[in-house]
Amino acid sequence: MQIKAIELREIRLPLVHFFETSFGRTYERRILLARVHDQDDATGWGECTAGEGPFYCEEWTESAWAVTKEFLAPLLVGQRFDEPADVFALMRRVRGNRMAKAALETACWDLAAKKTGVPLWQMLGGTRREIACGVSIGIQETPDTLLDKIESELAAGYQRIKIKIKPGWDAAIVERVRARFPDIQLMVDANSAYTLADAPLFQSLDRFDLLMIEQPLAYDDMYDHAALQRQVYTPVCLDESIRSSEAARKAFELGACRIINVKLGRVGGHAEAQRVEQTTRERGVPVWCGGMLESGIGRAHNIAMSTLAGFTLPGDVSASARYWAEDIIEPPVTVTPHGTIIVPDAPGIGFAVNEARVDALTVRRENFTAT
Ligand code: OSB
Ligand code: MG
Repeated sequence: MQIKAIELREIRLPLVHFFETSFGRTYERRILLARVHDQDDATGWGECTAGEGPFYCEEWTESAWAVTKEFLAPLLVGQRFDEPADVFALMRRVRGNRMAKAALETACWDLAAKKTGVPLWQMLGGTRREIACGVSIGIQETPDTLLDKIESELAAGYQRIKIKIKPGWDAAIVERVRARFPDIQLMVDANSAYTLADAPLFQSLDRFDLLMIEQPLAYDDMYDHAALQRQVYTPVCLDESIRSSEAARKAFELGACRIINVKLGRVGGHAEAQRVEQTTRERGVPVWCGGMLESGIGRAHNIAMSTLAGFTLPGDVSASARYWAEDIIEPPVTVTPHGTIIVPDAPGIGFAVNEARVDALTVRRENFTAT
């Protein structure tokens, strides 16, 4: 395949409900979408998972736009590739910026799968047709609002509940949730809001039988996570700190975590996500698919990735309607009453992109072609 053109756009998509983490609140997403065209005008779609500010990691919507325009798109247009797994290496000269790279790399996977006429999950080596779903529930205005939300998500069938925590919204909240829902699969995500000095707080959570504690300490740290893991029984799960399969290997060797959350954007696309999955599966460590408040395109890529054998825990991939009044794919992602998503079988990402809706939401657009 030859990459003839890349189309980059920014869409604005308001969330049905604000989403709050320890690093801030989001009301409206600014999402970059990438579409790659090959020599036969076959196309593939990818989504950049960078947020509205450099708060989860260094990347954000504007930095991803700039690095794609100035460096990544020029590196890719005109290039040929045999396998989409080779695309990441074509962008090797640019360091980091994995979310921007992943938008392009995942678009090439969609393109390649569509050209071959196979569903993306199959091309990735997936083994399951139905994936298990959990939800990530942000910090709320009141504890009662949180309890009500958990109740309605459980009623919808979701298999596990993740709540966001931050200093001031942690142990007492977990205690209330546990008291009300003694038997559910429950976990917390701190998004790097604590330091090793907070180890006693995490030890106090051991009695709540949490599935895991996600990214309690610094986003760029492994050493202190290893120290914390030695002091708590609850498994530590790393999110922000795992940017590659090499990072995953080192985290296990250090004892910094016992579970990994894989996000396509954070690791740079499907090929690196496959390597993370392999690294963990070889060691018998479970992984699960995280989320970044994606539109339907990113959601569809997450569903395909979640079919790999190592994804043995429910992920954060949930129904479109939890985020969007109307998604940009058809049909929207829906969840069965037992909290699963049925993996689509159409070629590529398996969902149709509603181009009229994408056009209507687009606030800027740029095309890159080989000169
Ligand atoms: O840490 O997993 C996270 C959203 C934005 C940034 C970071 C995270 C999240 C979520 C939401 O937890 C997951 C989702 O429902 O998309
Ligand atoms: Mg997280």
